[in-house]
Amino acid sequence: MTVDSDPSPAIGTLLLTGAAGTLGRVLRASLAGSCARLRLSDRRPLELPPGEHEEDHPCDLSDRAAVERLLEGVEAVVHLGGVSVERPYEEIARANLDGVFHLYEAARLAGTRRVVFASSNHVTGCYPQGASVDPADPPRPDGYYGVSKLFGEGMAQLYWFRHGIESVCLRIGTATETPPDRRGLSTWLSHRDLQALVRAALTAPSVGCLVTYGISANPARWYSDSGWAALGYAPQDSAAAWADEVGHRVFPEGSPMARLQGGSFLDLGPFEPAGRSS
Ligand code: NAI
Ligand code: 15L
Repeated sequence: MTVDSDPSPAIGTLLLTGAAGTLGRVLRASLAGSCARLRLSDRRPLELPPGEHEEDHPCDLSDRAAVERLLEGVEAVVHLGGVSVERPYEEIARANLDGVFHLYEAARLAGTRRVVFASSNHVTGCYPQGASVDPADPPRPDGYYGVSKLFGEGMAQLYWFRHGIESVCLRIGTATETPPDRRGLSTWLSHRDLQALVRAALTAPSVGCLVTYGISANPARWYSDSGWAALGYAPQDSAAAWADEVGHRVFPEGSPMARLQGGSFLDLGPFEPAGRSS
């Protein structure tokens, strides 16, 4: 993979949370050139040991004091860490509600300038497939996970309007190597476009608090491109190239998964505590 390297990066220490996860591994190499030092954090071990300009700083986001230490000296954050699928409420709450509160509060104490927050299309997962959705439209989360991302976007607003920390909230679609199914023809974000979008979210001037959808240039997309021009994001890839290959992969006709934008997440939950029958 080629990595564009800025000879004089504008960011001193950049923190990447969720660095051991799927997208953390995709972004790690591309972020190295955007900063003088890349601090990598996760609660599980990194796949590769830290390189010359990297630091490994393991941390559980549910531990407030540990997150305060994690943010010390950090100028900007790419916040990917947390539960990334629909799960029981208590699990989501620790990582995605407490975790995002700890992160923003520690950022305030550390004087961090900007947070790029990995939000999700599941904030609006209960809109019908085919409907056009814009970040200004009312949220329609499809589960506790979607609600937790909405909470993160709320924290981003609070810490911008009260404390001047800029945020770009990326409602990422389906960030996989190739689109997995027909839904993915609308929601796909290629890894190359993800890297470009995150770089743009880190470097665009004066973003304030911006919410935008993160997808490639998919002709079948449901989400508006609001915010892309402000960031200078111009996607290079399109899911259309996979239409013949995956267009037949659909959810059962008439099911909420086939009807609503959140797809398979509509088949998960609600979760009852173990032992309770209804
Ligand atoms: P992932 O599940 O592979 O990675 C998330 C990472 O967060 C994991 O390495 C996990 O160990 C870490 N983590 C979880 N709880 C933690 C805690 N309490 N403390 C510290 N670390 C914790 O997810 P993926 O696919 O890499 O996604 C990254 C982010 O992007 C997530 O926030 C996800 O919600 C968001 N996103 C991803 C999409 C995708 O298509 N992959 C689509 C929309 C949003
Ligand atoms: C997400 O928010 C999830 O983190 C990811 O695993 C995918 O399922 C994606 O959304 C999606 O909707 O395809």
